[in-house]
Amino acid sequence: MNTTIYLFAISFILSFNLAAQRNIQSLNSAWEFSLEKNDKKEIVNIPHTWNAEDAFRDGKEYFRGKGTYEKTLFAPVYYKNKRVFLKFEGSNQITGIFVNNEKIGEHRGGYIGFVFDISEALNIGEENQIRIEVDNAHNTDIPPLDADFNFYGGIYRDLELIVTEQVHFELANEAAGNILVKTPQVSEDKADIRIETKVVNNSVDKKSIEVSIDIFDPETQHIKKLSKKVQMKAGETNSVIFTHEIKTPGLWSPDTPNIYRIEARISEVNSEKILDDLFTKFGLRWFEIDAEEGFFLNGKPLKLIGANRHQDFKGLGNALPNVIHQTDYKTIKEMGANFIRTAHYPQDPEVYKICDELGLLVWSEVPIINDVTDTAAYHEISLKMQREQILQFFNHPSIVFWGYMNEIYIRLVFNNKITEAEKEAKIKTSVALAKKLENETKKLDPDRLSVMALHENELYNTSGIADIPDVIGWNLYFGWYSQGLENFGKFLDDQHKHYPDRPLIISEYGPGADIRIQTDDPKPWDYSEAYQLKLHESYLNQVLERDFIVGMAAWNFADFGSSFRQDAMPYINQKGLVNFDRSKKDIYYYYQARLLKEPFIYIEGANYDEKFLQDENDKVKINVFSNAKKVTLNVNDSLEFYAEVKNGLARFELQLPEGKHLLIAETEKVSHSRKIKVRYRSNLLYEIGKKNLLINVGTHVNYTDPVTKEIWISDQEYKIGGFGHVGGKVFQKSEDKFQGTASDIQGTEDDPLFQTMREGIKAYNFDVEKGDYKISLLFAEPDFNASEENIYNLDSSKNEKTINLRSFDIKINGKIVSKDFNLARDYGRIRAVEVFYKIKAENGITVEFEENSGKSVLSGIKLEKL
Ligand code: GCB
Repeated sequence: MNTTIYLFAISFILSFNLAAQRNIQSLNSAWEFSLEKNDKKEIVNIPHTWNAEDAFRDGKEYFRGKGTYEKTLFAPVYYKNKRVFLKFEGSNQITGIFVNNEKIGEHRGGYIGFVFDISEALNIGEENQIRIEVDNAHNTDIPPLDADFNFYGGIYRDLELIVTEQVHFELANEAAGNILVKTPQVSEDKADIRIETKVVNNSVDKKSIEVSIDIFDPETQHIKKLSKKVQMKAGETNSVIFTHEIKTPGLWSPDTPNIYRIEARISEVNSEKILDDLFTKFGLRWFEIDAEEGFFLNGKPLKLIGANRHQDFKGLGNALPNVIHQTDYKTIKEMGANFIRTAHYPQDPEVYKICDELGLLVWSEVPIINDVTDTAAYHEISLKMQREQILQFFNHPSIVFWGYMNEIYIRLVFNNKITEAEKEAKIKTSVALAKKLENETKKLDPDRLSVMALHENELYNTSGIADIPDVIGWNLYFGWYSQGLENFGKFLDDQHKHYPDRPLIISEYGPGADIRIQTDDPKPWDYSEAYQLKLHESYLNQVLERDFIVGMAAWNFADFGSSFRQDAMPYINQKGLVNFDRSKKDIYYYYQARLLKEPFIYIEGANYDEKFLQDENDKVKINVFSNAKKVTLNVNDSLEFYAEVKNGLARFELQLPEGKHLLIAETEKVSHSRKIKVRYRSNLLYEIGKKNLLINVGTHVNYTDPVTKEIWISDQEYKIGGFGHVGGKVFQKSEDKFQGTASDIQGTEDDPLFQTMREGIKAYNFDVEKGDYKISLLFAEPDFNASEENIYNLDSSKNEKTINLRSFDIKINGKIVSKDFNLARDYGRIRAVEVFYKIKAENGITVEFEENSGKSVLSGIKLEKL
């Protein structure tokens, strides 16, 4: 070694010793991974889950079991006489840690951080074998037992290796090493703060140490130094607590997300040597809640409006890089929201950090969902989860609610096999657990509000569980699982009347929406963007009319994976304001128009630019979202229209000729443009030859195939000279909700096209001119043995229909083209079937369906000229 390098190395070691004593590094890269179900080993990086694909391929059968992560860790000599920890931010759901085959410990629960001290098991100066076994199998003692989201297995958040001196701030505890900054009293004049640290002396000697705290204001100015000398016996852990008063604090709020910083340090008395250091951030604000007037932040009323958010993403499962957590919450903030619920579990530490920085108020909850187990183990782990979330995220000013329990009675309400006695026992254990959770929550944090989310059922009131937390959240799906948008407000008024002292918040609401599905005539369960707009507009209005409602959180910010769901996209809950890949649905822009303060304008229809009108007498509906009072709509630089904005919407109805049109919507401050294309249905038959005619049979919605870009237009009844169906009715799997069947249609990505159909159809006619044609017919056998009802569907009327083997003959222009056409027999149930026929037509086309047994069905029809 030459002298310069040698001197450099010495000075590096010295400075390393004097300064940053705590060494934190990620341990994410290159783990050898295998699943117990096969011997295949692969090298993976953390964040990692093994269910990113199979949860969307195998549905409920996605793999739930054990995955093993292994790597060697060389322990350099400088680890000697140090403490070495593994810090997990989250791993689902039982995590066992082994070092050189020795079991260090196990953590249960998949949504929170934990730390293990591995020092004693390490061989210094050697390679050590680290093995981490993670198991996401169903476990009746660990919440969540059941929920409408995927329980992706794996080490799906960052993993850190932390090296400290023998004297250090406690790390391996429920707080995962967090020191607590409490702010029991905050006003405009002053804030009392209390900093609680725990110091551990792992050495074999007694120690004289000094713990010091430096406080920095939001402008990063040092405002206070506090310090205490402590004598520590060998092996001892001491609490070291500081208090301080900050005068005229810089308050934290959504508009002024002021953040203070604390640096905590342990040093040897009478020595420069720093033994450990860490920092944390906090904010100063106060809040109250009132059952009549809602929420107040820093003395001012604030209606909480925002969304719930799940932590998964298309293609990644729950193993997200931090940047996606950050951009999600930025997107929520940019929507104009001030509130989020981290439904249904604590999220990545990055989430709370970004919410502090952006100024989003947070409801964070533990995943006790749908059902409970009446065992001491289940109760204890539920309480532990609540302690872990509170202690780990205590310092975040964004958090105002600690939640526990979501729709805890939903399973028992929908379980028709359960006896009355079992029901009573479930209720009893749920109430008992809720009381314990409430006490635990208040014991650790008396200054925040406790909250619980309920589904639309009186049992929460009659059982008394709704009286336990400070605030009640209602998950309400009027206009979706139960009927009538207006029943939403009625329900709220009724609850408020009966429980006038109970603050109420809307913790969930929203319909499924798929950007491939469009209509001007929206209906519940059609999955159209238009129905999503209709429901959200109505709910926003009904909440804003009621001061007593604390706030509302849309379900959900983004579409998310749910293995038992069969919506328009199988295995995805599509109630997002944005898609699973975070591309935006139009409803996102509607919220901007309702919530943003800065001037905003947006012409609806990002996924709906081709408009099919009846004829020249029909009108194109154009919605413009804006927060201005009125909007001007300029068409093709030649026509100008005006409309008043009501509830964030300016509605235009325009008579436009066929062809392309340029729309420019303007207010005094902002403008937005969009090109649309108008086509008349009355002309579609004449255009065959240039353009194929595609019809989405059995529904009022248009469907755009995202791959071919073809639009399957909504169905219509046949009239002479035109095209359309004769006879039959829209197929409904369940009387009042579904059109079609909500199923994963095999063999296609275009599920909605095949889910809707016309049953008992007699014929489909096209009054086309003479020529050679190709007619494609689309079918799916909709009857199947549904293994499970969707429990979120609040109507208990069951579909009693027996499964019949339907058979029909298909005739084209009087000639049988398929005899005894039997979908179930020849293709299987719930499978996309497409058959095309090439025919010569002399005088129009009639496709007839003659039933042999059961009813005929047709999902789609496409006509091409050859
Ligand atoms: C609920 C649940 C939520 C579901 C949602 C839905 O009430 O709390 O977890 O995802 O309904 O979409 O059905």
